[in-house]
Amino acid sequence: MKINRFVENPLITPDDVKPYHQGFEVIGAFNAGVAFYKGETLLLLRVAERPISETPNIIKVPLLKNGELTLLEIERDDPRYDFSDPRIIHEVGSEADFIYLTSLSYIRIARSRDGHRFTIDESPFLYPFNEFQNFGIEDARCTQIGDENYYINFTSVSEMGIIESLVKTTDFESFEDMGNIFLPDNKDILIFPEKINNRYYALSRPVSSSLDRKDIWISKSSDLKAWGEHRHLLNTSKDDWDNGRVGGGLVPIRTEKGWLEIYHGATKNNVYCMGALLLDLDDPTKVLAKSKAPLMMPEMPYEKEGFFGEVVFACGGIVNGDKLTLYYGVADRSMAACELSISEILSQLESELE
Ligand code: MAN
Repeated sequence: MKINRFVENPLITPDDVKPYHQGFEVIGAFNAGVAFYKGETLLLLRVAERPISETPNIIKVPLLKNGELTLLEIERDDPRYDFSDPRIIHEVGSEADFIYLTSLSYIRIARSRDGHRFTIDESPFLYPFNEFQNFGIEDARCTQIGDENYYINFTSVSEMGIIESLVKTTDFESFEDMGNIFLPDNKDILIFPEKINNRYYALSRPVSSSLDRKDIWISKSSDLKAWGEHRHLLNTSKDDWDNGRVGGGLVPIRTEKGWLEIYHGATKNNVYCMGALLLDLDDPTKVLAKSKAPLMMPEMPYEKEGFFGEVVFACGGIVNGDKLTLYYGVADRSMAACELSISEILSQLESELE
């Protein structure tokens, strides 16, 4: 697979983003959803900010309560907590993955005329606005339906769990809240860009903690708010690049061969790669083909090293004829981009079927 990475990579790093909160530092500008609006490429960046701690032994945890930002101080040598994963704070002896996140994320827009040089908005576009978002909002995806309506779904995190929420915008300045669309824990929702047989479809990635499964499911809806008829779509593999988890990446792309879904897979050791999936045009609950080998894996230094290394994670792209420009988060830190040929992806999927 030919992957033309942009020479400017990484395109956006935390150094390019001014902190929104006083006394905080930006540690991530990554995992952006993508939209094309009025001749501009918009990146809906996940900006992660962390309170600066003057005392190295104290870690400050940002939390929202009734819309107010509070900082919880925890001593690094407190034996009740495990700080080994930089993204989270784990409570020793607990079955839960985490008790707190180490940063607060929100969504901020970067805008570009040429798709290469971006200007970042001064303030957030989506900042946590309800109690389901007390730990932050992450990893937006944007589906354009019709000429004017852009639906943005994102992960809302709080002490109640990880859920997905939906808003609608027509101008990328204001939005209409459409509520929470999937129960906890669920993330990586990808809404298809058109109705199929009069129903909307969405991919999702629920977590079954009892069976330790992190697979892709597919659901249907009549109004984008109430989702049902859930079906299992894709397993993790036994011992391959996607044996730890799989989850949708880009809004599915209509091609003559089927719906092309560029998704992520990670190993149990958290190496995140991107792969391709082909779904039936008329019935996307049917998988026609799946990448055996990843399309793309962490190779460049900015993909291998960062806040959380060995991660390429795309949440959006722009299709122009056969060219797919993929905007992808690298190492939970920055944004990069590359170009791929859609027909090449499709022929690789076909050749792997034989
Ligand atoms: C995982 C990681 C983090 C994220 C939490 C909550 O631990 O993806 O980056 O903040 O889940 O979604």
